[in-house]
Amino acid sequence: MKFKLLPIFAISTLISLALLHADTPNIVVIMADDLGYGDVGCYGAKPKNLKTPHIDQLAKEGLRFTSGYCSASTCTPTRYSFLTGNYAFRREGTGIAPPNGPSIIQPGETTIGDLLKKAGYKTAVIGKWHLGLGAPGKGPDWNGQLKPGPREIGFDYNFLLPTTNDRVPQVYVENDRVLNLDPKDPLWVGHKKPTPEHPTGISHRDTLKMDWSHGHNGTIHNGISRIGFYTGGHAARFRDEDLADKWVEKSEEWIKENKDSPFFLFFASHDLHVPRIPHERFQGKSALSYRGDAIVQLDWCVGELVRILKEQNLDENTMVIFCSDNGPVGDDGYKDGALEYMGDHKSAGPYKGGKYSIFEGGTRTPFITWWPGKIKPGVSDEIVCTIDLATSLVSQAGVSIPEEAFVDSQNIMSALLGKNGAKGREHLIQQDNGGRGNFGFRKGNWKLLRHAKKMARNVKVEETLANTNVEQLTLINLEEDPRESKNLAKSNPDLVEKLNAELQSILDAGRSRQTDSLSQ
Ligand code: NG6
Ligand code: CA
Repeated sequence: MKFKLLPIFAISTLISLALLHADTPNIVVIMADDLGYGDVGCYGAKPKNLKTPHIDQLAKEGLRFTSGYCSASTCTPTRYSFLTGNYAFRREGTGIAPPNGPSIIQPGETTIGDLLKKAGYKTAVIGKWHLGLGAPGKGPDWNGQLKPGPREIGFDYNFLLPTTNDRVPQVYVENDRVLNLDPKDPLWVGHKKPTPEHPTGISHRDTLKMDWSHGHNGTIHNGISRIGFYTGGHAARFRDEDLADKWVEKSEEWIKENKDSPFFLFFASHDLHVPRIPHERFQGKSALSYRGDAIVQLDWCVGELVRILKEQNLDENTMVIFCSDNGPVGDDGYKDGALEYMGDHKSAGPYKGGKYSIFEGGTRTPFITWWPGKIKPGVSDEIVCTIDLATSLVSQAGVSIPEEAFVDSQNIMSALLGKNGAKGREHLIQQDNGGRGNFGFRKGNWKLLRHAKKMARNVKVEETLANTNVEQLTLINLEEDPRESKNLAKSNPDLVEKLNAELQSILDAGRSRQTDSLSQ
């Protein structure tokens, strides 16, 4: 017996030694959906338009970044990069995932969850997933086990909206099963109408409680037509109005169950993605119609998470990171009043463009770190990005990162903690959805925009989604021209060439993380 116990003892001693200098606070990453730079009070939203007291309080007690980014201007690539630490443009198939898409991250690819688990963390993702489920070439088996899924790539527990709230099916997934699925009423999901008489947003448009403006005319659920088609699974279907409550309820349960070990919770809110259908108690709570009301609901969620941490006496040992998956959009496919009620609200703050674009508004988003007692409250102008959370948080936990993993994720932990003189990123590549042609390359206060075609999408968030003509190469001085309106390319050809060459070399090199980042 003794002989068998010894190695275990030795291993655990080694692990404790390795983790001796590690800091393993609980980590809660709250990722909003389609939240723009100017959408919350502490980033300039006016109280007459909407109030976000809880997010503002988080910023007041924590560190508010003015150059906080997500890595892409749509959801799937940002989430892929957050979990893997790799720029999404390096990998095919990381664009907006369809309803029946397989798991984009397959077992074996190192994720932030995998490595935090090595440091003894319990890990969970609660909320929007949108990174596919199931094997390549197969996709999700909605009536069976949805594997591989989050549990195979680093999360002990998951409670999910599998794709987006506007993509079928409107069901919860808990671990690897559709919750409350009645086997007698199997779920079918497809991209074609299952029968000619299947009711859709086209055939039954006059019955809808929220009309669509583009796309979103497939199967109707809860009076709203969606992207794609499905039948069955009636007992499993959710009400859009209840999603936020559900994420909070499940988070509270999970935090209480796991509070005795360090935990990592990825709280992936669906707010304010379309269809924006906040709970009845939030409807009308902003002057901006449902788009603003959904932000108020998101703000409530943030308040609830902080309440839970405080009630469990976990606040002083928990680092919260608040961020978004891409910039704002007004009309994203439903007639929900977002444009009509925008008034003087600037959802991208002082920036140009939004979701789908490589202008600042597409990826520069609210970014707040909070850790009472550890992070000195303030404002930071350092460049930080959601892609860096993988290397930063894993390094803090004392776990070494394999060279081939997290290839673009920098250790900017000191900047996230607001340490004196700490630097964020030197440069950042901003991508849109596809990531194979349009890139923003920010270096210091210079930015090069490279559009593959002379077209950019969603340049004016306050108007209907449209393409706008642009120059293929644009050079911007962000300090003098945060709105990206003056192209300095013609007068600075050498700088354009230099930045373009540097961007190209990062694209070609296949990685941008220095392997000594652990020693920073
Ligand atoms: C687009 C949808 C949009 C939204 C987006 C993904 C249409 C016309 N537009 O294709 O509504 O779902 O995909 O958003 O269908 S994201 O935030 O998840 O990336
Ligand atoms: Ca999004």
